[in-house]
Amino acid sequence: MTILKTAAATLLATVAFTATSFACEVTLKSSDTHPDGYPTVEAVKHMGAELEKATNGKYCIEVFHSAQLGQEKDTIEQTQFGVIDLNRVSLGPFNNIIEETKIPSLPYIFRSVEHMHKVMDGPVGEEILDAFADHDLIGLGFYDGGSRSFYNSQKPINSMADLDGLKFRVMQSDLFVDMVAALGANATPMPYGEVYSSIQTGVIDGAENNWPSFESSGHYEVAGYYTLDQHLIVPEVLVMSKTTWDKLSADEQAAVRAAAKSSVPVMRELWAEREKASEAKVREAGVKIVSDIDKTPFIEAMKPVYEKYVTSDKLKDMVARIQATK
Ligand code: GTR
Repeated sequence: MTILKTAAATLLATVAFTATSFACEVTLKSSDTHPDGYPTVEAVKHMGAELEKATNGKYCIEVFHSAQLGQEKDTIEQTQFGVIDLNRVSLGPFNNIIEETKIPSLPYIFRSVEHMHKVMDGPVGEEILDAFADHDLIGLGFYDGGSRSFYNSQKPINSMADLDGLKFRVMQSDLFVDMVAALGANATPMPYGEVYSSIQTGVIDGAENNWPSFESSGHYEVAGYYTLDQHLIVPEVLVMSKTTWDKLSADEQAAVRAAAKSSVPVMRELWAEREKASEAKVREAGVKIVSDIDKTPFIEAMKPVYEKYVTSDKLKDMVARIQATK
């Protein structure tokens, strides 16, 4: 019965989708590593509905969720080449390509999610979005990525010393490799999709992420210790391929920007709900959570990372403006 119901639901969904895609002249392909229902996926669907309305059905968006189009680093390249039209990604995998993206990816640069919103919604955020244009991409807006903390399969982390010698997966960014090294642990950059089995087989001891990703990826099933050191509040970004963008009229480009913008508050609301739901699920599963960790030594340990990555006057100025944002 359940199977039948599922089959019927799939069929209905297919029919509904086919109807939509037939009605549209152009269906834009959008990539996301997260599963269907995840806030980022739903926000891009919202954008698609807005775009369809604004262009009288000329443009639709189909979200290829669950990494159907590949892992983030590869999908970024495909978006630059114009094979993928839109991509929702963390700023992390851009760090090695677009220097401005390193700044909001610095550990403890934001004091809170509210601080991050204020900065990314303001001139610094605009400058970072503009920087994508030199890399065959159009930055359309920022989404939330919560705050990222360490989890592992071995032991509770109650202080920085407990990280010593553990091996953590990080996103494919040199900055994050150095961040983990500065804390006394070892970092292995690897695609998100390989983390579950790598923890399970002991290739790594753990990784770091926010509540919704820790939960939806199932990593909490293999990593039973989560310490809320909140070292990163990395925003996520929605980008369009410049190849796709150049095919649009000025009015259509404006419609894309407006539709993307309208999806930001939707995403933030969904995110707040999902964070709570994911936390509840992870706690219920019996994961041991350390939430009273002293972050001061973590923050101090990041000085060499700032020295290594905040090199030009332009980047120094950006950091100063972020720190001055109240
Ligand atoms: C998630 C983020 C993804 C991806 C993933 C990762 O929080 O939403 O875009 O970057 O982390 O760790 O690879």
